[in-house]
Amino acid sequence: FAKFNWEDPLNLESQLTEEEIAIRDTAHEYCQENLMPRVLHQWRTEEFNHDILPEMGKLGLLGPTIKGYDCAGASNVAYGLIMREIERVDSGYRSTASVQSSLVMHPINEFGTDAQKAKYLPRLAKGEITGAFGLTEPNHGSDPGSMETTAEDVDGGFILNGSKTWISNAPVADLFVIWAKCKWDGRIRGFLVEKGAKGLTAPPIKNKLALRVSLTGSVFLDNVQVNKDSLLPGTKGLGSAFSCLNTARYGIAWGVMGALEDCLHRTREYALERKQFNRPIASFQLIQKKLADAQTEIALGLHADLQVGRMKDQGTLAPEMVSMVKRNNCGKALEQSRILLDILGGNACADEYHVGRHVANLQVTNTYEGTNDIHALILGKAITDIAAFAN
Ligand code: TGC
Ligand code: FAD
Repeated sequence: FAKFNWEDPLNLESQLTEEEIAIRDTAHEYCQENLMPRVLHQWRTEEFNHDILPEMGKLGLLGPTIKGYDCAGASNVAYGLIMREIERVDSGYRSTASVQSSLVMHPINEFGTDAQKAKYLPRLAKGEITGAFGLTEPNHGSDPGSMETTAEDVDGGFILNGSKTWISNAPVADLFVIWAKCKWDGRIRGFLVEKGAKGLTAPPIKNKLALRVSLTGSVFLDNVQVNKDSLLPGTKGLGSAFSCLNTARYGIAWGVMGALEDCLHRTREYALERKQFNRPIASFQLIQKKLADAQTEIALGLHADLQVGRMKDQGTLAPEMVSMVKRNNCGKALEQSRILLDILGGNACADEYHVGRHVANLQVTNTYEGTNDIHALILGKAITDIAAFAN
């Protein structure tokens, strides 16, 4: 028999290409050497670090699947591996990066004109400018199709009115992808709005209980006038917004496994060192069961991610596959990290032990980009052909 490797039980490594391993290793080294030492300060203060996106950009970690425009042109599996390494440190850092890559660069690349791509993609790839994605509104989260934000066709451009909430990166964003219902035909389209546009404000939402290292804000659009060339012309309805979510949700499904892996490594080490009843607590069966359950969910989750990533690369992906891995991995990561936290006893309360921070973050990852229950309903619709969420 082969020797069992508890850190990679089903040998994920053997399924990766040399290029994917090299990209993963670059991301791992960067995250451990540059993000890990900063995370506690940022968590405690909610200060945003403006160096991080440019640093990631320099290493080719932003928009890595895009071909051209100074992007790496790597596989979707490589993208997932990057998300896993970033979230191993903190979900907030992954949020900052995945909004930039999947929710801003992706729609520009997919639905933008050549001029829009040339203007924005290289700067987003280098992290010189920061992007945000405004879909959710105060009255419409799970049901963005009912959004109230509107776009009106006027001489020389469009006028946008409405408000968005819980928007990652918004307070520091230079460029916003705003989804609005077009008054002329009732369809939802994406618009590129630059910071500084008259009538646009993006105040931060402070004192969050999670995702404290990434900034989140509201976006208010009060008669914001934009030029004709701000429309992403390839966007043709809500499905265009969802196609960006497919990519971001896929990355989150990898990312949360990184966060859970960090919880497993830390609690395993703690359990081996901490003694009670004259024995390491790792020797108790109840502790070993917690470690085994988490390890199993990580291995299964990562292999499901790998399969979905390969299908995305081959062009054989169905969005429901993404719902399955996003839902299952986020749900399992939240459940298992919460159970692992018990291993730390009273020290679970101390942020230096990091696991409690992951647990708080994983509550949000289980909510944004479609709640766990919404993804169950997407799968339920695919199974029964009946939409439980239909109006
Ligand atoms: P429904 O009628 O089902 O669909 C409307 C149109 O969209 C098409 N479509 C998709 N296209 C591509 N990919 C998908 N996954 C798609 N899902 C649906 C669909 O075919 C249809 O096209 P057409 O041509 O017929 O018009 O839409 P619905 O309004 O009934 O929606 C149902 C539901 C629940 C599935 C959907 O609204 C949903 O997914 N809700 C969750 C909302 C959500 O995920 N919001 C995320 C906001 S962004 C965010 O959270 C960023 S956090 C990032 C970070 O910080 O990391
Ligand atoms: P609601 O839709 O009000 O849901 C409340 C509860 O009702 C949930 O449990 C939900 O599952 C349940 N529910 C709703 N409908 C149904 C149904 N039909 N059947 C059964 N149960 C249902 N959005 C963006 O657009 N861009 C971003 O960058 C972004 N970043 C975020 C960052 C953070 C830190 C957070 C917390 C959120 C972010 N979001 C962002 C918003 C996020 O996508 C929404 O919070 C999420 O989609 C849920 O919407 P909601 O909060 O309005 O909850």
